Amino acid sequence: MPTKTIRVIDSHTAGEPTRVIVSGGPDLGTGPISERLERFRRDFDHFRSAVVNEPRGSDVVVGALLCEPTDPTCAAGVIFFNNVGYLGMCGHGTIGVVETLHHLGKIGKGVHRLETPVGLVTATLNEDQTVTVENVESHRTAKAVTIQVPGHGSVTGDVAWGGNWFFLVSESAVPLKLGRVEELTTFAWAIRQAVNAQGYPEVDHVELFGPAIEPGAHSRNFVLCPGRAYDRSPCGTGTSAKLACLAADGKLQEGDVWVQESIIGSTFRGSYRHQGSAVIPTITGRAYVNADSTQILHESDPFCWGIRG
Ligand code: PYC
Repeated sequence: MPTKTIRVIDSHTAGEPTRVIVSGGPDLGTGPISERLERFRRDFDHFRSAVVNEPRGSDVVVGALLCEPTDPTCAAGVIFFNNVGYLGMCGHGTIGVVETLHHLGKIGKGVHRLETPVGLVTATLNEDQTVTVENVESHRTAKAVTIQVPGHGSVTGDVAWGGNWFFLVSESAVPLKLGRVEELTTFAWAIRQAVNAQGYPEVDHVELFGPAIEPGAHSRNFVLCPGRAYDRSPCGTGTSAKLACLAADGKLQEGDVWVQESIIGSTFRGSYRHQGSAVIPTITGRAYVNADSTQILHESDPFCWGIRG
């Protein structure tokens, strides 16, 4: 039986894993990264599942396929994916990709541009090894939407884009404690179902907020991802959506720093600049490479392409 190998590099950003496919991934041809994502989804979805799902991965792992950029001045093109599908952008994943490219000796300190399916992002590898991501334009589309969530009553939140679509609830009815992730997951999933049943089909992530615990942080969050795994990091695109809401409400001024803490206590520093009625968010965090390995895909393995629902 033929055996295929894929080289992957694993890292985590503020606790959230990223698995970068360095070689052996599907050939998606040329053209815009958004078109290559559609080819990935249509013709190679089994690769996505093989790389991040059990038995090689878990629901938490976010994958990143490196592609040749269409613009040669960019360091790379990148397509992010998870246990159930594909992401427009991924903030923690971008920080992981930059750390991985540095680990491989492909980039040095300084400013790099990356193509994603939802637009160009700029990532600066700083002297202290943190990475600052200037994300895609972010904005709020709906403020204070009240929905009825079966079993939980009425919940009010904002709908905003930060590279993915979020429903942001300012004061979580369930306390944001690591020991309560089961309850938080059930609550956030019920919110997602309710929002998407009421005319907001685009919402893929739910973000619950509460008071910060860590010194210097402004807020703590719990972010539920589309595959029902929660983000261990403060979520780069979720923090971008939050910054768009804070800007729209006049609660954070351009250039001021917002420290967002995750459910595990890790932090991202965020700020924004205005771009018309939207904002360009900037997120800073740190990733650590923790594995450089070869995945073996044996066709006779009944779970070669991952355990899929
Ligand atoms: O950091 O943007 C992010 C992200 C999205 C899903 C998981 N992490």
